[in-house]
Amino acid sequence: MSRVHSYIGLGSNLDAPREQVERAFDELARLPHSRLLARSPLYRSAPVGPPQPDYINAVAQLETTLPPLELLDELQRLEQAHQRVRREHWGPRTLDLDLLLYGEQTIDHPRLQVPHPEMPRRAFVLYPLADITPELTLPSNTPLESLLAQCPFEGLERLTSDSQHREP
Ligand code: A4P
Ligand code: MG
Repeated sequence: MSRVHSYIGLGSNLDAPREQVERAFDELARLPHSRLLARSPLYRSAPVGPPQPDYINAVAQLETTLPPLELLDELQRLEQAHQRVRREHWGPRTLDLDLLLYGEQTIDHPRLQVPHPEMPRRAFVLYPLADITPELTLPSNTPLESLLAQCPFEGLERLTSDSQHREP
């Protein structure tokens, strides 16, 4: 079975968001047939969508042999374990796990679109991704660097490891 590098976006804005994200990193590290290669720093970010609390966002790099839909199943299982209640689209949540990239693949399936369609416009995804792999190129052959150049660091605050231990 082939090993791929996949990237997962983590987001939380309810019920102690930093702890939700830290816990999710630990849970990703325990996924079957997978190895957590990197955790980005945590960012505080202004909400995109309806008015709601600020988010804590981060990105994980995972090496996995799970096929993409099985990886999505695992991510949704973790979201459920964080007692996520799906209410409104783009609304507040205790944990959101988005599969951003799966190797070089482009996937268009009713349950799964990869690369995640919103990622080119989202500073809270692009900047933590660049912390892990600044040299990354997307399946469309677009360098991450050129997406960053078009996406201002607006509404983002990088949290130091020191401030990660304080509550928002
Ligand atoms: N799905 C399709 N493609 C994917 C993928 N690449 N990764 C499907 C994960 N899931 C994918 O997701 C709905 C369905 O999308 C899933 O069942 C899966 O089969 P959802 O999380 O239940 O629904 P949602 O909340 O309506 O939408 P979505 O797309 O998850 O919202 P986003 O894009 O994740 O946005 N502002 C800040 N600052 N930070 C944030 O993290 N997040 C959101 C949510 C809004 N605003 C934010 C943030
Ligand atoms: Mg989502």
